[in-house]
Amino acid sequence: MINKDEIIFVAGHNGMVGNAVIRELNKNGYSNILTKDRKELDLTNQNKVEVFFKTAKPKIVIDAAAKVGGILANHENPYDFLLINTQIQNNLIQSSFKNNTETFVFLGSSCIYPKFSKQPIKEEYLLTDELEPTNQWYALAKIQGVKLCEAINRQFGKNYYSLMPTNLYGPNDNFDLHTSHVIPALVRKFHEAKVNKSGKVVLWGTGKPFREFLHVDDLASSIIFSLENKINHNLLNVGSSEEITIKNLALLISEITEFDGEIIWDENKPDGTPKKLMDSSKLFSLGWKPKIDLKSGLQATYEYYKSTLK
Ligand code: GFB
Repeated sequence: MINKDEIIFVAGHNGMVGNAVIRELNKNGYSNILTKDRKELDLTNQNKVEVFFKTAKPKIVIDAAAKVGGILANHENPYDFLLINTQIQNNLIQSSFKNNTETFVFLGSSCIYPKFSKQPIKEEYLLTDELEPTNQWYALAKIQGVKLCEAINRQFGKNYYSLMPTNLYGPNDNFDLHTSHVIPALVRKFHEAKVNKSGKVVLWGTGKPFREFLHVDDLASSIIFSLENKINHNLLNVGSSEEITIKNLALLISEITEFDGEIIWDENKPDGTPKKLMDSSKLFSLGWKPKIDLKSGLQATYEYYKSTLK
């Protein structure tokens, strides 16, 4: 059983994932949580990260710090997504190792798997084929992190492991229309079209791709589950096992936001991977399951979005 007074460093606590992890740790009685915001600690700076770790000596590190974005942000900023993500994760993993952190939880996303992977995607399909071009830079960085944790385990017998969530959504998401993921973008587009009575929204791509979604609170609960149970895996998928087309997602969000105008598809924008449904049966068989269904998660996300407008 894990000691709830153990020092836990949550890197990236201001982001959507980090925020949810902190809420879940608090809910479960963890009392020694360390955080540092960007002004206090630049995670891309190895010296500063090392100085922090030397003093703080966290026993557990949860790495929720990353440069993330939707399909267009990934496509337009390849250098940033590859460099910043490798810098942050390498600094954290290296300093954790040097300063005797016992457990390191590394996070990424389902885009680490091949573009045309066999479905549902099992952990062992990693590196079996080509990546999706729009997000290969982010994916490569994350694959390097998965492999670095695996290398530490193999060489030094550590407990550094990776959890790969499917597409996430929830409170504290990025609602910027250019850089966000599909759910926050659609919530905002439909809400604004309703309020402005414009009668139409323009969405990206064909609407044909399938995506699997997971509420960020479910990811947070899976992270705490992995800390409290011996999981003995280098890499575990964390998904809902349910997929939906972008077209049907749009219909669902239009219903929730009460938008009844026209949906126009801008096919000059990329579709990305046609399908990325993960096989999360390894984690499910250990005893963890998601609790938030897509419809209630989207309703809560819409309420959250409206609360940010006040
Ligand atoms: O969520 P999203 O940006 O990322 O897009 P990915 C998912 C799908 O929604 C794509 C379509 O087929 C988009 O073309 N879509 C429709 C929209 N309308 C919109 C819109 O207004 N905004 C956005 N953003 N999409 C990301 C990766 O891929 O998934 C990241 O780029 C990461 O690296 C993340 O892995 C989880 O699912 O295509």
